[in-house]
Amino acid sequence: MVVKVYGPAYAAPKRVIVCLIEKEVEFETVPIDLLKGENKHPEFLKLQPFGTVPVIQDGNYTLFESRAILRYYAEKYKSQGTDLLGKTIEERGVVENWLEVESNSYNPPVFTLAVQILLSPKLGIPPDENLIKESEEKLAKVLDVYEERLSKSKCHGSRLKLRIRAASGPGHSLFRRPEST
Ligand SMILES: N[C@@H](CCC(=O)N[C@@H](CS)C(=O)NCC(=O)O)C(=O)O
Repeated sequence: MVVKVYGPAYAAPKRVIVCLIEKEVEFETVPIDLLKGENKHPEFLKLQPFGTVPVIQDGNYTLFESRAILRYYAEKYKSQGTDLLGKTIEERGVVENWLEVESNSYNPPVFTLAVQILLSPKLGIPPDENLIKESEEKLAKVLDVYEERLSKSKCHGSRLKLRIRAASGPGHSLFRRPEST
């Protein structure tokens, strides 16, 4: 059964796509154009009542919220592809710890930067420079912690990957402002 991933191949859906690649699960993307508001169409809202991407359909099973989807596939295909969850409950705890950090500390400033730097110009809205500065400062603090912890981590590559994969959502193309490309 080929998994359907609804959404563009960037931002939050990218977390899911990278996870499916790591778990060697066959998938196809169903493009949803956020700029055209396709995520608010009644048909899409039947799959995701909050009108956000990603959503997956795996046969007749439907799931939304990217991190819930990551956890689902990491468990479902535990012994297939890259092990993303660890072998002990303690290792799993560490994975969950850093998934929460990604969700609560890394993603909010990255998401704001993505909106302000990448999306606002496309919509003809002037970016909020104060918000950009504040978000860059918050992000820099998180990245300092990542750097410090990862440089000392004894964690094997695969679990490190789930945490980094989760962090590969909206942030992946952020770090250059369009005017500097
Ligand atoms: N917590 C959700 C967030 C999903 C989300 O905010 N997706 C954005 C794209 S990154 C979206 O669909 N935005 C469209 C909108 O809010 O109208 C998840 O991780 O799946």
